[in-house]
Amino acid sequence: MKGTEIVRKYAEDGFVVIPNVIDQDLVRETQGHVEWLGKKHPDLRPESYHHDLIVDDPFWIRLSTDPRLIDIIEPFIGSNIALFAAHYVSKPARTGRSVGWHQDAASWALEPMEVISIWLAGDDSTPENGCMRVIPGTHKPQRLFEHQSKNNTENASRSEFDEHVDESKAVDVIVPAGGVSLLDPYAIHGSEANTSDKRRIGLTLRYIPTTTRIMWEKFPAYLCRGKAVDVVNYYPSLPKFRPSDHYPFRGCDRAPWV
Ligand SMILES: O=C(O)CCC(=O)C(=O)O
Repeated sequence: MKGTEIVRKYAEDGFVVIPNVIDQDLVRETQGHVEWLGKKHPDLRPESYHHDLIVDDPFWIRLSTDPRLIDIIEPFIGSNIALFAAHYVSKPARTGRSVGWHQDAASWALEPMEVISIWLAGDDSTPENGCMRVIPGTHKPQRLFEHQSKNNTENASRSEFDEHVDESKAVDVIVPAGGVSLLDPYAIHGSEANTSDKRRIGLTLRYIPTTTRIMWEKFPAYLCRGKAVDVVNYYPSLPKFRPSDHYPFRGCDRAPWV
């Protein structure tokens, strides 16, 4: 799909799929990273490897700032780009949790709400293993529905709603490993549990223009391209790779990695 077609589909539906973005060696490294995180954090559910873990994780920063991903989003938010959040939603075979219907913008303190998500497939993501589902067109007009906080054991989402969802209009967002989908912050989406025999790794990545202000104090952002704007947002220094503490990957000792 050409760049203009990607922009057009995203504007129309609130999401778009782009296959074959990262190479299969990097896909395998991503899968290894999730397995390594599982050993490092046996207390966490694999649907919940959140942004707080990225601060001391060179591979995570390397993957999130890959130029192939940044090239995709530049036409949407310009050339001064920061990563504002990242979260693995890895659904294990048979026991992977669902994600309730929600709009991402409801969870974020951003001013303005100028942000775009990439969902990177670390495994083939299909209806059988709980791929994302989106209700096309729900990003227009931009408005937020009231979400309820959730904290139950069957569902991986923290906040969700049932009203306003006409599930008959939902479409499966099928993404082969190494491909991505782009998602508008107002688009209504969720996903089913994984009851299949195949794991499903997804990595959600949220990118902002560096002029967008993160309203949570000292929330770590990472400059991916271009320039940061003075006093807007907090950019911690990158961790130095330490073999005893970090996941090893190709080029890990050659920061800034990409
Ligand atoms: O990975 C999933 O199943 C859901 C992801 C999601 O809700 C998101 O990217 O906001």
